[in-house]
This record gives sequence, C-alpha cells and structure tokens, in this order.
Amino acid sequence: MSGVFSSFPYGAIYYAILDFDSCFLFWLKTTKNTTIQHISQKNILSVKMVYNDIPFDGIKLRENDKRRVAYFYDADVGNYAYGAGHAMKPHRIRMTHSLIMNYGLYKKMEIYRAKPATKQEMCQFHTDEYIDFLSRVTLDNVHQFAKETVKFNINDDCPVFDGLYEYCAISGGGSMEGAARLNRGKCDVAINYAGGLHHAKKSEASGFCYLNDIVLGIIELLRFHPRVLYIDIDVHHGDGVEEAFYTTDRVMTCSFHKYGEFFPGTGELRDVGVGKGKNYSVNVPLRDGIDDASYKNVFEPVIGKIMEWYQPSAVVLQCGGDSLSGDRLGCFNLSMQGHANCVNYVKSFGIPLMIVGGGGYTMRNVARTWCYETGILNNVLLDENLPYNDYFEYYGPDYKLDVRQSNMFNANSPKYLDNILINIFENLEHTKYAPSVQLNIVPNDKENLGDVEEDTAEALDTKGGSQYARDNIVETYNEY
Ligand code: YEV
Ligand code: CA
Ligand code: ZN
Repeated sequence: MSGVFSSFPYGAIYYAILDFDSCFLFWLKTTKNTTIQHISQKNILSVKMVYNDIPFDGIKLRENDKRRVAYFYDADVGNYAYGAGHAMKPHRIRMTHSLIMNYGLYKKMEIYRAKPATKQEMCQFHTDEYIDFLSRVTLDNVHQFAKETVKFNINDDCPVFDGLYEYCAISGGGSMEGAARLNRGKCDVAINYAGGLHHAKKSEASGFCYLNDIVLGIIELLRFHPRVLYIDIDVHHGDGVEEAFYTTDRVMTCSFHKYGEFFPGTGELRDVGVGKGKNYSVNVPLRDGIDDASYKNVFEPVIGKIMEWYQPSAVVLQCGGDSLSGDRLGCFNLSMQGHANCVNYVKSFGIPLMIVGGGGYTMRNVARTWCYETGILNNVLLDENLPYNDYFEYYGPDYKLDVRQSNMFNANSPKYLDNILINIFENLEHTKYAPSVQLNIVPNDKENLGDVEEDTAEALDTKGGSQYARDNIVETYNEY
C-alpha cells in the first residue's frame, strides 16, 4: 500500500492512501503527531471498508405496496420422482402449494396452470437432438441410448425417470408463460416454483436439471425488454444461465453461491463475461456458514449497484432453497427471513419480476420459505403458526412457519466480503451506460391473450411505465 495524498491538521490525522493493487482509496486515521513515516499496523485506528457489518433486523413490508401476482402451478408436478433416495424431490412444490392455498393466498393472486412447453419452444435454447433424446428416452429403452446418455450427461445426478420429458415441459411452460404475461403487462410478478433449473446446458443435463426453463423465460422477456437482470440465490452457481448469456450485455447475471470444492466448481469472482458481455456476469463466491446479516450486507449493495448502473427493465429471481440453514446439500446458514429478505429487496424496485424455484433439499424448509415469500410478493407477512394442510405432519414438532439460523461458524469474514464488494463495484463501473437496442416488430408470442390492440407500441408506451418510455421494444430470438 502506498501513495499518500493528504492529511488534516485536527486532533487525529487522516491519511488518504491509495492501494495501487486494488486501485482503492482507504482512509487511515492515526494518532496526533504520528508522521507518515511512522504509520504501522498498530497506529492505524480505523480503515474504512466498503462492506458494512450491519445486524439483520428482519423484514418490513411497505404499506399498500400491492402487485398483480400470477402464480403458475401444475398439479401433476409433485408426482414426478427422480428415483428412490434422490435428493431432488418435485413433491416439495406440491407441499409449497398446499401451504400457499391453506394460508389463503389464492384470494390475493391469480392462479394458472401453464401450457406445457412445446419441443419447438424448448429448442429456442436447447439443441434439437438433445430435446429429441429427452422426449424419446424412457426407463425401458434407456439401454438403447448408451452413447447418448454419456453425451447428454445422464448419470446418478441426472437419471432417466418416468415422465422426465413431461416434467421438463411443465417446468419450462410455467417460466415461458410467466414471462409472456409479464411482457404483456398482465401481471407485475409471475411465480413458477417448478422452474429455476439453472444448471441445464444447451445440449446437456447437469445438477438435477435437464431443461433450462430460466433461459427460455429470459429469451421470452428479451422480446420486449432491452435489459434483463437474472439474480440467483441458490447455494450453487447459476452456471447454465450464466453460460447462455456470457457474451451479451442484454442480460446481466448475478449468482451468489458457495465456491470452493462444491458443485459445479465454477463462478469465481474474476469470471465477468466475455466480448460484449464483459462485466455483465457477476459472481459472488461465498464460503460456508454465511448468515442473514452477512448475506444481506453483500446482497443489497451488489443488487442496489446493479439496479443503479444496469437499469434492467425486467428481473428474474431464482429462489433456490438450498441456501437455507439445515439444507441437506447446502452449507449456508440463512433463516427463512434472511432468504426472503432478498425477495423483498428485489420486489422493492417495482420492476416486472419473475420468481422461479430451484434447489432446496430439506423439503419442509423449502415449502415454508417459498410460501412465506409468496406472502411477501402479495404484501402479506404470514402468521407464524402453520395452517392445517395436506402435509401437516412434515412440520412437526413445532408446526411453525419459521426456518431458523443455526450456530454454525461463518467462514465469510468482513475482510473477505469487503474484497468481493470492492471487486464487483469496480467491474460494475464499466457498465454505467445501460445498453439499449433498436425497436423491432414483435412477432407472434408465446401466449395469445386474445387482446390485439395491446400489441401496439403506443399501448405498451402508456402501460409499461418509464422504462418503456426510455427504451424501445425489442425482438431478439437470435440476438441474445
Ligand atoms: C452434485 N454433484 C450433488 C449431491 C446427497 O457433487 C456433485 C458431483 C460429484 C459433481 C461435482 C462436484 C464438484 O465439487 C465439482 C464439480 C462436480 N461435477 C459433478 C458432477 C449436484 C448438485 C446439483 C444441485 N449430487 C448430490 N450433490 C447427490 C446426488 C444424488 C443422486 C442420487 C441419489 C442421491 C444423491 N444424493 C446426493 O447428495
Ligand atoms: Ca446461486
Ligand atoms: Zn442448488
């Protein structure tokens, strides 16, 4: 550290020190009469950090902050099973739904069963041969696909199971139809807990994910939105979504995840995108045991800065529940409130918002948290006592809504988190001028809502708010 610029002649002396390695300015406060030659660790009284270690004090809702929420649920989804003993259990989506209904949230939002995604829709991101394989392979004929199972990464993590293709179609349909409703201004928030399968690749299954419903949903959003922000709070790196948009500035991806000897092994701080996409991928690599306060103190500054510089016109938030304390696969220490704070914070920007599920392997806690978050999206804080529901016995012995933190060690020191923030802010400075794109005619959409005049640019201008006034409407099947 070197490069002294100034000092003030009052009591304590403050030195502005420029660290040439990180290009960051520190204020050093020293005792009176200390000359610059005498600065050493022991007479530095304080070093200003970007990371601010504020305690977490729960969630507060704004009064009258109502949103039109469209919730997508297919009653078949809970019947699919990856196989005995597999960690991923689609049944947790049915448990979430039962809690949501029994808390009475159906009175607040519109509930839809989406049309399953078609092959053609799936192939907007995935290759034809991969989707063709998914549609043909069954438990009975899998032995005939020896070459393909290797090529498409079918293994213990991603096995063939009964109804695999239909399960993918349900997951993808919810995210695509959710995006289409947001595009048309028919809702402010779309929810698809059967989605969020962020590890799936263009031509490969990975990490319990086969079809990347998120990429399909974002492609749909890109038809109307110049800039889409993707945020991923699953404990794992959102690698499939990052990879899909790594070379474009039309989508900014931001994943918070455990990094270091952990699946999928990607998502370093220095992975920031390439070409036009440079600095439009953000990675927040975290260590074990991060708690509510540390997470909030990183999440809010990072997302706040992205909102300020990037100015997305739509946001997709992946709400993977494996970042919760006590998850079967995860290693973070978030309470339900700490997790839901991310939802509440993102919601507070008032930008069209898509909520998708994702990981989460302690089913009762995933269901509790997604239900609580559905409450927040409808601007209600749900009662701590669980209502009677189809799976009441899963929630014993306390039958409470809450998921609490544990006393596990937080391996993320303030200094470690400070370094992350400094690096990310530095990169985001380069994205200061939000990219815009040329207006094009929007062709036939995913969802025909039977309302022709709303397709005109004028109608969207008046309905869409200030973002539409600033930006043109876009169509970009091939551009992302
Ligand atoms: C993940 N896969 C996983 C739990 C109770 O960890 C992996 C594998 C080894 C892996 C990997 C690990 C790295 O650190 C780096 C790169 C890596 N690439 C791969 C393939 C996938 C998590 C997705 C969210 N699998 C399991 N963690 C797991 C899988 C099971 C499958 C069948 C039955 C039970 C299972 N139980 C599991 O954990
Ligand atoms: Ca993540
Ligand atoms: Zn995960």
